[in-house]
Amino acid sequence: MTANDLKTWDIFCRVIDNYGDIGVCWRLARQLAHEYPTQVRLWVDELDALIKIWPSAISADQQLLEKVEVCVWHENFDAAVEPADVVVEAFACNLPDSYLTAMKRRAIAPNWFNLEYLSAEDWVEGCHGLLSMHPQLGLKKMFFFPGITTKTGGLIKEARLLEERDQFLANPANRAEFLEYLEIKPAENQLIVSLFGYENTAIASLLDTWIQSPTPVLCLVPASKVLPSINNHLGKALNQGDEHKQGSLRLKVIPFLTQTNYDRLLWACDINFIRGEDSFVRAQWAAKPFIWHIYPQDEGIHMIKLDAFLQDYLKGLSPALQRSITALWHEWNQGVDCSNSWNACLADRQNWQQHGHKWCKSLSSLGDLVSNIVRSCD
Ligand code: TRH
Repeated sequence: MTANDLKTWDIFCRVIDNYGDIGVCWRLARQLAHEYPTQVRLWVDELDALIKIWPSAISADQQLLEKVEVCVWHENFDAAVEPADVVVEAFACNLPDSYLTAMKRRAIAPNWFNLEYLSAEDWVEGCHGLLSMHPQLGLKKMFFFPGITTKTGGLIKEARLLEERDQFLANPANRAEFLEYLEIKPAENQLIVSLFGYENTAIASLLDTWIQSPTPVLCLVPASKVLPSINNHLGKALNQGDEHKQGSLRLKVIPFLTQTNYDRLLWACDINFIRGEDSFVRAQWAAKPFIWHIYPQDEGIHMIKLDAFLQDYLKGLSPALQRSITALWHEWNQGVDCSNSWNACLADRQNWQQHGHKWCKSLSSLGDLVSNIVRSCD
């Protein structure tokens, strides 16, 4: 099967927590539906998670949104559902039994992928593309790993994403207009930072540093899990729309944006704090300096994943900046004082910024996840 005769796709998504599972699946579904000759169905067990990242008046069991048929995945899955030509099981979410049986009944077995979580660890290259056989049904499933090398599945990147980013940044009026839409008028020479993260005690040191900063700092916080940590340190009860001014810091809590507007936010800011998986990828396409709050896992194994990424990402930077970024990322993830590493990174911001462009360019030369998955279909 080639990209031209691909027809139907079913993407299955279980929302475990947060917005990364649906964030990735929704992006995948939208790109397939917009850029390839496909009919895409997205099965999701929590419609509310989708509405959070794509505000819309959807509530039915089945509806068309952005050319994607969005269906609620109920526990008692309708046995009459005909499987698609290509089936994506996101993050080992376990397909319904009746659906698996129906896959087996098809004259031509569907291309079946398990879309895995993103990791820059070395073992990923050896596992990407491996097949496993369903023990009872004999159906083949391919393990598809996103990644940052040519021997992996790559990262999701829409065909026109970088062009749209460059158009947005080419005219400063776009940034001003976008910030105005968020009811923000930045002052001159203000450092604009977006802050999306999990609960984090390290925020105390960062807020204090910003309050005393010689450069004014405008911090935009999409209402999320990091907000209670901010409130706790400031002794406030800030909510969406609220603003806090103290010393050099102006902090504003902004609403959760659509995925498209969230990209614009990342483009509009000078430095982005991001988290999890999908915002982490979008920050790389934004090509700005970023600080990753990785999804915490048991026994600290997420730090191995973080260091695996840093090992690649830092190549080409001066040893001093490599050390500062590593310290900042580690301290941020360990919830400890990060004021010195923040100041050190900021002092070398221009080099960090230039590096972001180089990194984005080299990632972009590797292709993208959706074209890779389409190419992996027989
Ligand atoms: O929400 P997350 O913490 O998701 C996590 C991770 O994916 C993690 O690996 C996974 O195991 C766990 O979920 C279950 O962070 P992430 O991945 O960045 O997803 C957030 C999504 O929300 C992403 O698609 C961007 C989107 N978003 C918006 O659309 N608007 C916003 O204003 C913001 C802040 C985010």
